[in-house]
Amino acid sequence: MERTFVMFKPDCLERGLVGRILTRFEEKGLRLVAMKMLRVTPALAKQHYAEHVEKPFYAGLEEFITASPVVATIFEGPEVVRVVREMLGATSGLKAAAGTIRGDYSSSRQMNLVHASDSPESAAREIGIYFKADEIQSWDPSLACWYQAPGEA
Ligand code: FUP
Repeated sequence: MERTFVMFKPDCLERGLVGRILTRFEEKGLRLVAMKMLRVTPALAKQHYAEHVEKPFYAGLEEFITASPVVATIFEGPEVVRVVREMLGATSGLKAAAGTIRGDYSSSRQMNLVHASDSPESAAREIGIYFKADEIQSWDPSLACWYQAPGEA
């Protein structure tokens, strides 16, 4: 079972889309194991987007990501890193395929509503930035047996 870090960004909260997008992940059968609302500080933004800090778009990205609260979550499931990235679609909402979350709701590269880890290694790093071990729930939903056959995962 794999975990991924999924963050509903300020545009998602400002537009009131958290519930609608969270529902898509729930309906897919992904397991929510952690969730909290917080404000990303400039220091936290630099830690999260360490690989982008030197890039020309970083100042605008930091201004955006710190502008309003975010909702940070962890989802668990088989191949969940890839599955969530495919549900989000391409980084830019203008390029993302129709039917993906960004393709359906975003027309922007910066305001693309949701962040998700791009590899299991990034997921481990990002989960460590946003969550303490005791904020993550390990649980087995009763209906899990109706989402996958035994031995499939
Ligand atoms: P993603 O992995 O899809 O979140 O995208 P990247 O890691 O490439 O970029 C991180 C964030 O920087 C994206 F959510 C959007 C933002 N970004 C810009 O604002 N401008 C750019 O030119 C590229 C990325």
